[in-house]
Amino acid sequence: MFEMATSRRLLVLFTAFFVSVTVAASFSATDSDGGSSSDGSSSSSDGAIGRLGIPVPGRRNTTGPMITDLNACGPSDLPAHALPPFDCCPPPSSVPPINFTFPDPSEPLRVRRRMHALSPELLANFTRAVALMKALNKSDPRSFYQQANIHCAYCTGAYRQAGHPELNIQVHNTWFFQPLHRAYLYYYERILGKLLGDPSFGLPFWNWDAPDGMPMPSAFADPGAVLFDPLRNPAHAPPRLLDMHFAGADAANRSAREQAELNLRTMYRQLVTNAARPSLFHGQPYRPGDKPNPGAGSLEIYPHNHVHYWCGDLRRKNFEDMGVYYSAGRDPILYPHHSNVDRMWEVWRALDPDRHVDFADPDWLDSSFLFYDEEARLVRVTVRDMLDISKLRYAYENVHLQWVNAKPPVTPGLRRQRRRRVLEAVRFPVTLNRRAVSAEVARPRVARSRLAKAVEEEVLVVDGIRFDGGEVVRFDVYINAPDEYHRVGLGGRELAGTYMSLKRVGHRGLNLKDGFETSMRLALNDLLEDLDADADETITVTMVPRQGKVHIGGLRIDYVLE
Ligand SMILES: [Cu+2]
Repeated sequence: MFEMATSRRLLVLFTAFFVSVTVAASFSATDSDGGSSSDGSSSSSDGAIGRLGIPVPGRRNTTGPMITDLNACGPSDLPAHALPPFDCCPPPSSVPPINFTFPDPSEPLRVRRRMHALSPELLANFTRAVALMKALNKSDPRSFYQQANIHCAYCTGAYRQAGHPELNIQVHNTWFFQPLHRAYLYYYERILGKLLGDPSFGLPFWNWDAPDGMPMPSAFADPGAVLFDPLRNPAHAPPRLLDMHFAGADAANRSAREQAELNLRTMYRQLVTNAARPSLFHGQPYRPGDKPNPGAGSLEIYPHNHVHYWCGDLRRKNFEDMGVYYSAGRDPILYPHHSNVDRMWEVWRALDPDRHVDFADPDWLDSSFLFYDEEARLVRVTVRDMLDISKLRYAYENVHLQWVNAKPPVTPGLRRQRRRRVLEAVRFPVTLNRRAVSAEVARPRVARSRLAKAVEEEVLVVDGIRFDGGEVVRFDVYINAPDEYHRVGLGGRELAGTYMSLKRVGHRGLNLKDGFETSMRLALNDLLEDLDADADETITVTMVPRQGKVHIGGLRIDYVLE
């Protein structure tokens, strides 16, 4: 319908920046460290412009696909107190990689089914396959040991960027999150099928988006079983339900029913509201020469990250295995978890076929990654290869999506309250540490027409999110609820989104004092209509720290045209 949707480069209109930034003065602060510090370092809003392809004077405007080279794999960025093995590069290949080819269309379709509802036969099959994989020699690229290392290599910066040896490749917090993990699971599944001698073997998915699938599937929780991992949070064995906002402690007095409802609303927020456009779902562009972590897509931030954290063992320094990327692949539950993440990509596209489309940018499509296939051959896989699962010969069992109807309700009695507040101006960057910070953010355009909204999504950009990477961080972002965000909680419409990061230690080649830096985007078109705030010239944004200490570089409104 709109030609712009097929433009080769994301076009984002940067029409204006916030005009006034204020911090709410009346939050009862329990420490003097948080709030409105200004250390004078500038945020990265110009960097975001550069990443999105609009030339910025004095900055290299990067272009081209990201190419992975086996010879450019080296030490990864492991956190302190990491558990061995420390080297996660794949075994060398005596021959150059072959290019990916699609499986024969006559191959049986591999159906990926709900883990918690597998028949006893299929469950036994799956368990046996993982046991066979674990029994392979560690030097075999198809062994469980090497499969676990793949996640470590791509997700902990073991590969250097071709042409930019000072920079590593980190697929999280970028537009490669979905395709990289899809290729990873594609081969993981085919290797398991090969070991079983079953070409129709499908990798089950952990159906955490449906109430009956929210507990950890019981097959993983049986100590001594092949799917068990001792490095997990023992409090999160079934029947406890996944908490999609887990922040290091289990919510007291929350019934299973309430938890399920909160999770369904979280799914709506991240897969419907905040995933309105391709880059909002997939993540921000990432090209050779770019610093890592331009910005994660909605699903990656949560529930994906929270599922990792919720599974990890809090008694371990880095919440191994699942709670930190370098070791996540050592827990067999990573794969059904990511099978559901991958399924959500298909679900997202089907929810709105006009706007929920994949990037057409050749820099994305032609980027490539290396995997060993089920015959132990090294294969170069491009993002373009990973877009059509019917060509990849797998499919997902159809499951009712209860969360599509779980839009969070507006909290009554909050509107206009912010108008009566006395706000004290401060400058970004601000430090979030224990107390909430509110800022008034100007909206360049108000009450746009339906057509204008169909063309452009209004997006709140939380930019220059910085932290030292040595701790888990989380903060919540509320719209127009500066005083009573407690009342909104995690289930109200005023909660626009949550930022959460697992421990992210080490950025080789980058100046470590910069720590970890990224950004987050929250979609506003529908949200502001629901809050009856679409005609307002400003919104009040309240950032509430929940865990760790974070610097925020700035807030602004963008209009995303994709
Ligand atoms: Cu993951």
